Order: sequence, then C-alpha cells, then structure tokens
Amino acid sequence: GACCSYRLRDALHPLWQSPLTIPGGTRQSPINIQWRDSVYDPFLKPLKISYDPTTCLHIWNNGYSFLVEFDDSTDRSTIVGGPLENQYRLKQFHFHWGAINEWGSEHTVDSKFYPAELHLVHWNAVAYPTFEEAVMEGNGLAVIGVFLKLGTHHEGLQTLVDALPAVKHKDTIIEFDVFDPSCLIPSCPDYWTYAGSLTTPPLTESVTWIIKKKPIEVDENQLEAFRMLLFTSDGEEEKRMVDNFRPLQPLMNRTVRSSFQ
Ligand code: SG4
Ligand code: ZN
Repeated sequence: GACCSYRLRDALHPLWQSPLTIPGGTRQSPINIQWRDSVYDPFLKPLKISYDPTTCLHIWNNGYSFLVEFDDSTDRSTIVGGPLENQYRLKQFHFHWGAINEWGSEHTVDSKFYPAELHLVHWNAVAYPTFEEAVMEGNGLAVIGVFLKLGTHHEGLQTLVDALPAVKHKDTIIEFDVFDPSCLIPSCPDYWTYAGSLTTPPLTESVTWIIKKKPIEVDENQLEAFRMLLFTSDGEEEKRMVDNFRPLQPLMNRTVRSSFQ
C-alpha cells in the first residue's frame, strides 16, 4: 500500500538522504485536510490569478519532478488576495504523482489520496529581494495546490504531456516559451488554506498553502506519461519517476481555514 511506497521512495531517492523530519517543526506539510474540522473564514478574499503566458521559460527534469519555470524578474505573473497580504510572483510549477492511481497526491482530503497533485510555487517579492531569501521566511512563499483526478482528457495539460518525452532523463531541460498555467486551475473559487512548509528539503516553514477544493480531470494516458519519466540520468540504470511525494505530517496546533461554507 501507500505506506510501503513511501518507505521505498525514501530509501531510494537521494534527495531524501537528508532527514525526513525537521526537529522541532510545528508547521510541516503535507497534511490530511479533514473537511469537517476546517473552519469557514468569511474574511478570506477570493484568490486573483494573473499569469502572462510569455513569462514561461522551460521544462526541466530535476530528478525529483518535472518543473515548468517562469521569468520572475518582474510582476508579470502573480497572485494576490485569498489569504495573502502581498502580491506573490510565480516561480515554477511541478507535480507529485503515484505509481498507480490509488495514491500520488501529497495532501489528502478526509484521508483520500488523489493520483496526482499540482503545485504552483510563488514568492513574496514585495517583502524579499530574492526567491532564495523568501524560502527562509514565514510569509515568503505561497503554493497553490490542485488535485488531479482520473476522468476526461485535459487539453491544457496535453501541451505539457507532449513535451515530456524530451525531458525523460534527470538533468534534461527544454525550451517551453508560452504556457498559461491558469488552464490547470479549476474555476471554482473554493479553497482551503493553512500555514505549512516545503515538502522537500530544506522543508522550511515558509509556505502559505492554498489548496483548491475542486480537482481537475485528466485521463489515464496523461498520468501514464508522467510515469514514463525517469529519476535517473542518461546512462544510469533506469528508475521510473513515480511516488515522488512526502508522507503526511502532523497537523499540530494548526487550523485549516476554508473560503467556503
Ligand atoms: C519539488 O521537488 C520541486 O522540484 C522543487 O523545486 C520544490 O522546491 C519542491 O518540490 C518543494 O516544493 O511545493 N512541494 S513544494 O513544497 O520550490 C522549491 C526546486 O527544487 C523550493 C526548484
Ligand atoms: Zn510540490
């Protein structure tokens, strides 16, 4: 089951040779979102997303996921509102997924895993001069999480899927000039939000998580294309890029707020 796959991944993946937990961590991610324990906050604003498709730069396989990176030198692709006090700039997005459809997401809802989860990573360029500095601060990052569920073909995602064979191996990178990731975000405005961390080292407690309630639908072939990627470089013994998610972390003294009743 999922718990064995975690151990296998943790044992095999070099990224996780560093500690799995942060000693004294109080706001680690991911978490299980218990729907009935989330608290409706009528003061939460709608999240406003404004992305410029031409800020898209490239796709690279970094040996843990594939990343689509954006030019974040100006405020051309940003989010504002929701739980955020500043405007945040889009830096990159990536996914986490399972070897099979029964697991793969990092967050769960009422203990249910989705087969994959999209993360759009933004940083607070109002308060901090660089992404690297924002990573170290409590209000430095804002990540939008979107669950992927099995269903109909997703046209917007297919543009990405078509590019994946070119970044099959670790450390490969290809140009990807124009892409609007808002096509991957459900139009339903409802979200949960909580204070958490990065889900890979350095696991810093710098992330305001914004988890969309409604998943997007993708088809089996699209998930299979993710699973054809490799953790390994060209020439190494091939290891499929699957189960690249962190285990659930304790909620501790935190409240998950919802934007909806
Ligand atoms: C993935 O490993 C990305 O490849 C990382 O991006 C990312 O790290 C990491 O996930 C953690 O992000 O939204 N899951 S997460 O908490 O964005 C950062 C890179 O390594 C710092 C560039
Ligand atoms: Zn992530």
